[in-house]
Amino acid sequence: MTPSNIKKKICEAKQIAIFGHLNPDLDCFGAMFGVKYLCESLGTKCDMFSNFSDDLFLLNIFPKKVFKEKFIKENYDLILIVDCNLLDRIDDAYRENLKGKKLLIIDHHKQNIIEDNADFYIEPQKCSASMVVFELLEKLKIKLSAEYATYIFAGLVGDTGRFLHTNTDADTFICASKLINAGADIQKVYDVIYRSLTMNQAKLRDFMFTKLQNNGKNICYLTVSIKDLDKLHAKVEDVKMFVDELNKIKDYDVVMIAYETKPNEFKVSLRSKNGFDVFGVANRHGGGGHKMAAGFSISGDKKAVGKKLKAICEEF
Ligand SMILES: [Mn+2]
Repeated sequence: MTPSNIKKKICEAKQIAIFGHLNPDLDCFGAMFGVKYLCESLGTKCDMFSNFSDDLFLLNIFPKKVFKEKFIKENYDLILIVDCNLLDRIDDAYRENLKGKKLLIIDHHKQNIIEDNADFYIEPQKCSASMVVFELLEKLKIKLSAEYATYIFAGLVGDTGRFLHTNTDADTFICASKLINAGADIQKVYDVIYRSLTMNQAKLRDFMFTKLQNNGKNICYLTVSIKDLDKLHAKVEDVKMFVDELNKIKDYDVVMIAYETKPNEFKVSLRSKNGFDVFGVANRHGGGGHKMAAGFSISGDKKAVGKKLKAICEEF
């Protein structure tokens, strides 16, 4: 798809539903809000859908009230998906209802399987889906408002880890600069992400550093159970916050953090540095992501999951 094809598709649609991946992150919401702005600027009605809990920290940046709760598929003649390119990565609550619908996918993840009924606009070299959307708006000569520049900036910061990860390049900074010129409130974004730690979160961070195990070489891992979280008055969202933090330890090239989301169901977040690839391992275990940030799911109790992680260390 070219930008003008996308414009045509959006203009031709009567009503568009916008989705991102399950367990939304900053980039997911940044890109969702960005395409909402795109649709509305082109005069097409749209609604956003995402399944999240009320205490999601993203809601301190992105207004909750713009999300619609109930998805009635007959009301939409085009589905716009951002920051993922597989229906499998969309929340169970919606996935079945999206099958057979006309899809338009805007993303920055590498594609493995091609969805039927879908048009694609994928730029895997871009740091974030938010940046892909920003450049699309720019190519279509749509002027961004300060409010939406802030949302897209948040997406950029999220996926680059505040311009730290190797997906950061000169274009990322050019994009950031343009967003600031468009009025993005960068301090608001930084306040929410980097200056809002609670004491309970600080204690969880302490726990994660203290309990970290390693394979005797360059890989460290940790399992955090629901019981651990309850004891620390912490949430799964809080654990995710510190995965990048653990990747700062110079002794390890790979970090694997498993956290229990439902009884005996764990999500594993992987991060790497020094060029180590975590995508391959995540992919082999049914997950996805990027070379240096990926994830997959695993089931079992804390002990079993810890053993599995130990075994997975050998796969790198
Ligand atoms: Mn992303």
